Amino acid sequence: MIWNREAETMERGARARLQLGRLQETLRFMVERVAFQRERLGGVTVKTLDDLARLPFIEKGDLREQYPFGLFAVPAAEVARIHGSSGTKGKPTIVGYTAGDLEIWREVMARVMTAAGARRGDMLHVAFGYGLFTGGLGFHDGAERIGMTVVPVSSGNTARQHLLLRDFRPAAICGTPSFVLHIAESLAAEGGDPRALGLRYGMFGAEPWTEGVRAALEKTLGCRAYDVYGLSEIIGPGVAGECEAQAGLHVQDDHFLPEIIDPASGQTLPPGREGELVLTTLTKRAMPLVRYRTGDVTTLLGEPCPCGRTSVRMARVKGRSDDMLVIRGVNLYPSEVECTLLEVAELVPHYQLVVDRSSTLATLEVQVEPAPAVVERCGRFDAGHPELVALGARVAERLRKAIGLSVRLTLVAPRTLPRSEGKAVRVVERR
Ligand code: DLL
Repeated sequence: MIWNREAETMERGARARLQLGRLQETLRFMVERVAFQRERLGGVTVKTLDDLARLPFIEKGDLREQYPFGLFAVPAAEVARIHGSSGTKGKPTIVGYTAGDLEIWREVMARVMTAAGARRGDMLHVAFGYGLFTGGLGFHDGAERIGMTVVPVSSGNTARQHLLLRDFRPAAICGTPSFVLHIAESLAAEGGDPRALGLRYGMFGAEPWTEGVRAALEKTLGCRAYDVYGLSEIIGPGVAGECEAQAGLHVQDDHFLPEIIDPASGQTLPPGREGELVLTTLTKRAMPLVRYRTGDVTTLLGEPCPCGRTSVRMARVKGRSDDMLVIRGVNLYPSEVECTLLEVAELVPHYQLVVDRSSTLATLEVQVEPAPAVVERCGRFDAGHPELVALGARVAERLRKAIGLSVRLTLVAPRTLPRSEGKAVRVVERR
């Protein structure tokens, strides 16, 4: 089912004309109303979509400098809601929405969730956090728009998640993939059966995850797992999402125009090339952004999708360009380690990368937990048990082949690595 057939299956030429008109209007509106944008963009004209590549980028640092409301393009009284990023580095990044922007958000969420199988009357368990973070309220509002029954549980309190999932038997769940895996795993550890919850589909995002985690989620919960992408600066979740083909995320490109650039040179790259995603809002009013550098590494896919939607698609986000590790000259994303670890059936999808830069040559330690069945075979967890030693050596060798780097592989006792309730922390730096 397609939520908005007219918008989502629009012929590509018509879509491009719509995008251009909306881009010109966004520029006019922004330059007229935001001093910072007037200084950068006053006098520029855009006649074709290709002209976009000549405009300057805007970056997270600009948002921090303009904290809190310097980039708002409407009077305070017209701002209906404020959201923001978690702000691990001091002040959060603040974004605003007019009532119209919130309508657009509900619309794109309804599209993305419908593409993942959401239907009127389905019950949705929301395990994303509520608050300044856009995950909880974004899915909440989209679900209401569709006419779903929303259970706003928020993140955390695993025991309560179990209780409500068991008693309410929702059709769907949404949350970060790492937290929902933790919900399932802790339920199983208590003797429960996550598959018996009867979930039909899950919508996951807010952090990078791989096909291996998808397989783990689908197997453990017995449901289908769909990827949803977004960021607060642009709107929150709903910028893009997978359809039933699970072959790339449909970008809602009548509202958000994507480009891929080479992060080093800033040059625009053609479809099919991997690089940094840059997004332009085409319809937002409270805080429009043109050429926002997301820092997220992905690829745009131009080919048509069997589902009939005509939007451009993006590949799963591999990670943020600033999450890339450089270890002894090898460039590495945590998701690449994850891919390899999850191919090994004797491991569970919880891991942490410890980077030690205290000596001249940085080293990487990969900490991962063995599956409960392996530990049972050994009697109890003992890192020196021959089966675990052999497993560790096998995984280290696999990693060396896959990523071209010798790592120290440490098997740690089950359920000892930190579990996050929101975005998982995969990398720990030791200096
Ligand atoms: O994480 C919005 C969101 C909520 C998306 C719920 C999906 C589901 P921020 O807190 O502003 O917003 O963080 C945005 O998270 O730039 C990516 O680096 C990362 N991210 C979000 N979704 C995905 C995804 C929300 N599906 C930042 N895959 C983005 C990989 C993702 N990374």
